[in-house]
Amino acid sequence: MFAIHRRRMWDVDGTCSPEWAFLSRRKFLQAIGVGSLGVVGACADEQSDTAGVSDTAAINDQLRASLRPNSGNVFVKGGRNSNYRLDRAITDETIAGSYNNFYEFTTAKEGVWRLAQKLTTRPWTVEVTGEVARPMTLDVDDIIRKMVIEERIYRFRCVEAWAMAVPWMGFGFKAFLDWIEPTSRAKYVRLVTFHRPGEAVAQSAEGGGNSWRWPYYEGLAIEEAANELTFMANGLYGHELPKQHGAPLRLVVPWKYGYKSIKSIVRIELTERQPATFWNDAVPHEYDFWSNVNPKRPHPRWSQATERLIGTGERRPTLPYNGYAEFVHHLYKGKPRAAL
Ligand SMILES: Nc1nc2c(c(=O)[nH]1)N[C@H]1C(S)=C(S)[C@@H](COP(=O)(O)O)O[C@H]1N2
Ligand SMILES: [Mo]
Repeated sequence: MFAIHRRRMWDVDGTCSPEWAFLSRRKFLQAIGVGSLGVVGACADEQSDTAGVSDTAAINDQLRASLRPNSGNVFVKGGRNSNYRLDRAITDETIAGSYNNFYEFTTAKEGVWRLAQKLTTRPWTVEVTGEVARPMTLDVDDIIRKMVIEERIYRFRCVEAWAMAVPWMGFGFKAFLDWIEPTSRAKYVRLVTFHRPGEAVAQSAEGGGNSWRWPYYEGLAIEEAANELTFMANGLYGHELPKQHGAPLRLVVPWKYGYKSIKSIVRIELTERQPATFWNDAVPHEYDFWSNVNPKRPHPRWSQATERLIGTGERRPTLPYNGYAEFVHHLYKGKPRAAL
């Protein structure tokens, strides 16, 4: 269960991990109770990584508890919107909740859930700024109460070629945009995650945080942000959003690679110019601004022709725009760099 995968999003040349990555992974291994660090050097082979895990039952209890967070706030639930249908089974909740990308905590997917429990998700405010009628700072619970909450089952596709299908709870981002009233100059939406080195170990100097441009930031063209598919999630599997999935509020953009779906948002900014994005700044030739799921355009390190469903390991052909072409292809007419 705790196998550590070596092919990470930043692993440009596929060589040995930098020292900072080792540090944050070591913290993770300490957190899950792996005693013998000798077997997990920075370039350890995958098969040796599970050695020494103690008290699996206790870890499983903690994992299950993390999937039922209780922030002390009213959790708003909504009915399922049946406009969005799946061609596959829903991913097992425990699998989805223990195989995460959340680099603020660790690059080891199986360790995120545990380290992310340190994140304080209430009180939580979201700053709305830039090209909007009334810049303001909103309490996350006021946002959730104001919006119409519903459940949507979406496919989700990471650029690393793994895929899942999960029931998000949340609201369409279009309704939020209508509320905040972008000015006529607003052409893009920029979103930013928290910066808390005291809670997120990989943001701390000790955890290698200086190697990244924290906080994590992403962006969409305003037409993309206003598309009916673009969603803000406050829940998953009928429960409050687990911290490892980006509580208390995270974006879900199902036709783009997963890194566009930014977690734990503290700031939403409307801009005139196309904003820079975390991954494009980190490795420009591997991650572009648009990042639409495209089976015909291989990433330098991952063919995108097929995807692997987490939980079952099944391989399926990748679908253009992750199967959502009918909803979004019109957005990219006359945009050769974004269209498939
Ligand atoms: N703030 C932040 N958001 C993030 C990431 C991250 O590292 N930090 N990882 C992204 C990537 S690469 C993926 S695939 C998804 C994973 O979402 P999940 O863990 O809920 O499946 O979150 C995205 N959002
Ligand atoms: Mo990803």
